[in-house]
Amino acid sequence: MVADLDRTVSLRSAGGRWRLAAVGLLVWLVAACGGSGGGCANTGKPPADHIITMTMLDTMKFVPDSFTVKAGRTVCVELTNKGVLIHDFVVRDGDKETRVELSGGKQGVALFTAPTVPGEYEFACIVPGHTEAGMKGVMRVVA
Ligand SMILES: [Cu+2]
Repeated sequence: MVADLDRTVSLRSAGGRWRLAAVGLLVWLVAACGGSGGGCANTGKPPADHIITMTMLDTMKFVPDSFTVKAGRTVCVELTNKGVLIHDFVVRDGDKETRVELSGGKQGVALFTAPTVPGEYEFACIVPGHTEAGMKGVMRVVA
């Protein structure tokens, strides 16, 4: 009787340990997903001089719709499409174009070097109709 009781107790504690291990695994999986899910900290390149976090919305908006960077510095825009529609982020510097297209719910990064000429540069979503509906913003480049 006593032996049986002991076995029950030890089984129960073993189960508890298993549950703990499962929770640990889950935490590790979430961390791993965060790491491989992109983000400016995981581009495999040296950290950008400017990191901007931006969301894309089905209300045809970028939030924020403006940001400031220094001329010639590296820029990483961390994008999250919080809508269900496809949106993209396009920024141009002369004939150089950086474009990132994201399906609804997806995240991505736009990595580029800021223009060397200070001024205001428009960025936009060029999915047909979106720029016209106001899905655009301004990148201010300062010396
Ligand atoms: Cu759009």
